[in-house]
Amino acid sequence: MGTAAALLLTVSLLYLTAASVVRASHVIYPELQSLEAKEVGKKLRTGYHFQPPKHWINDPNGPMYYKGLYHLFYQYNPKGAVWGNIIWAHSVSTDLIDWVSVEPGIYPSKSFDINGCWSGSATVLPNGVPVIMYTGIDPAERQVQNVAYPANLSDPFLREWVKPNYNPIISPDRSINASAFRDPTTAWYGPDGHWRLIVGSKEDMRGIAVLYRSRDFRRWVRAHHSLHAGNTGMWECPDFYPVAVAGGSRHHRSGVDTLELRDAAVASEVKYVLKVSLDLMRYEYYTVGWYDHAKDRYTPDPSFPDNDYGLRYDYGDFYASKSFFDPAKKRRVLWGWANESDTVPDDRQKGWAGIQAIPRKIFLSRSGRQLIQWPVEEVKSLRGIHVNVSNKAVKSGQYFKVTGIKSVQSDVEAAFAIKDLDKAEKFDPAWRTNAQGLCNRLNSHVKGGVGPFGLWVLASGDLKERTAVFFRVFKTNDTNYVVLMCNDPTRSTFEAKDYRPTFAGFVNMDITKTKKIPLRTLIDHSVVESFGAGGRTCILTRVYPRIAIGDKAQLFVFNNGQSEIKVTNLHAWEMKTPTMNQPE
Ligand SMILES: *[C@@H]1O[C@H](CO)[C@@H](O)[C@H](O)[C@H]1NC(C)=O
Ligand SMILES: *[C@@H]1O[C@H](CO)[C@@H](O)[C@H](O)[C@H]1NC(C)=O
Ligand SMILES: *[C@@H]1O[C@H](CO)[C@@H](O)[C@H](O)[C@H]1NC(C)=O
Ligand SMILES: *[C@@H]1O[C@H](CO)[C@@H](O)[C@H](O)[C@H]1NC(C)=O
Ligand SMILES: *[C@H]1O[C@@H](CO)[C@H](O)[C@@H](O)[C@@H]1NC(C)=O
Repeated sequence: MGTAAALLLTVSLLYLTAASVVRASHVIYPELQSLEAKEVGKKLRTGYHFQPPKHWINDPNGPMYYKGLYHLFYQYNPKGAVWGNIIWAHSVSTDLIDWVSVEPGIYPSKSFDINGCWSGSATVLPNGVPVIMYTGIDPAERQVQNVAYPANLSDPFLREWVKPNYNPIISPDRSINASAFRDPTTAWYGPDGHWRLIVGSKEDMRGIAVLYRSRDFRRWVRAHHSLHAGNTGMWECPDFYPVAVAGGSRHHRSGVDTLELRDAAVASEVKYVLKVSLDLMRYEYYTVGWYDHAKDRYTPDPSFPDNDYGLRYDYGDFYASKSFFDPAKKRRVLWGWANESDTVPDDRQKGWAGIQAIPRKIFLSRSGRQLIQWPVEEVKSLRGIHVNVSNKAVKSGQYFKVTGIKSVQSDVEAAFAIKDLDKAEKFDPAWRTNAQGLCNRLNSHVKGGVGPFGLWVLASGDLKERTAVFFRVFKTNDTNYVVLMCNDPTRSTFEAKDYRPTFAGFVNMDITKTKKIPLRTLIDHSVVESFGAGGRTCILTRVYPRIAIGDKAQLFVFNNGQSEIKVTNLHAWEMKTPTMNQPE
């Protein structure tokens, strides 16, 4: 870069910093909001993760299944690659893999949403009619909740939505901060025949799930108490839903529709999940607990930390998620947004920003101690050329390359067996609440006892660029071990500007029983989305290699621990590119 260009860039960066303000937690760049992308940068663009042809996206909205089609709406800027001009873009699919864009579902058009159409959810009423409930920004910049109904129920594409004039149906009362009142959930139906839903809010540092009830879906009354609250700042995008427990009449992996809760027999065989997105921390956590229908009280099970070190769906880049019940396959499916980790000038240049993570089936583990997530089975339909490796030992300090496929867009399933568990390093209990800090200190280059071992993905041939997805096992005493799963992108690129934090979570598994850790990683140019131990711990990272792109991206297995490990088997598939939001 010439000096003049460097100076210009510095000046524009300064300008960006000076001009930026924050609105609904998105940094605002007024001068970039409506700058149409001239070209779309293809180099690092994802192949099978959900995204529109160009521009900015954020939260998934109102996912649902209707008349044979999956619907996904999402927060979208039709005019630029930064947050702004937000509407509900709309896509449909028969299989959650191939997507077609249809016309936007919801956009500012009435006084109750004239300054913005923000996130919300869909509820399919017992008579099969889907309703969207979303946050509108009114002329006074207040956040209010509105409904919209399909204009034509015979249209499976649900192209047109009508917003009744009786909106808003929920306005912030005087005790609610009208700038912190958003993201209504899917409604559920209690045994008393009343609907309920929650809206995210805050009071000073207290995050609140404000509860409303309605008889007719039109007149909503605030309950005297909130469904739940916590000292973690603003709660965005709450999600509240039932999950089946093991040993009941339905399989614990099956989904439960919120509508089924009217049925007392169903209600007795489920637990409830409350997930909140922490506006301050920019990550989510969930608890599993008990919900008293009569009192409308949610009580998390004591084993779930109910604070900012609670369990997370994903320990990486995954936010504003929303689940829905899929009646076609009787499962609950989770969508989550992954933003970019590059810079705003990069986004502007490539013309796009943001993707949705691969839709995940989500259910309660057999033990009831956590949720499990797994890419929906349809993802396998994209698998193409395949290679496998079996029973290959990797000694301390060694690594090998997986050859035979182009791994830049791939699906990798591996299992790593540990030879000497005794070599595990001692675990300091103080680390319990800070997996990320631990992984930052003991990253993939720091030699250990058992691990670090795992994959180097999106790696250049000389390994100068590489992103590590790995495990490290510690011992608390002679019989008890702790497994840490990490994602280390610190060497993913040598571009210093990118945001490259290590991400990590503990894996709740008994390593002494199996002495083996399975891993699945979905690689897609600038996304690395990993599912450890069968979906017990998940980490999504965005990375932007400069060399390891296209055919130059390679895949390795490495072991930087003292104990030998064995790749008992590794399968890797090239992934085909589905139809991704080409207009009809
Ligand atoms: C409603 O949708 C159906 C199916 O797409 C279509 O045949 C019909 O013409 C639509 N009705 C109106 C009034 O647009
Ligand atoms: C209301 O929320 C906004 C947005 O977070 C905040 O800036 C403001 O200080 C809050 N007002 C009060 C009275 O707490
Ligand atoms: C693994 O690959 C070998 C060839 O290298 C093949 O013979 C074997 O069937 C494959 N195994 C599986 C499970 O795909
Ligand atoms: C080892 O640690 C676990 C959990 O920290 C504890 O439950 C167990 O009693 C300990 N065992 C021994 C032999 O100290
Ligand atoms: C995604 O981008 C990074 C880098 O700019 C920020 O640090 C994160 O806070 C942001 N995540 C969300 C959920 O907005």
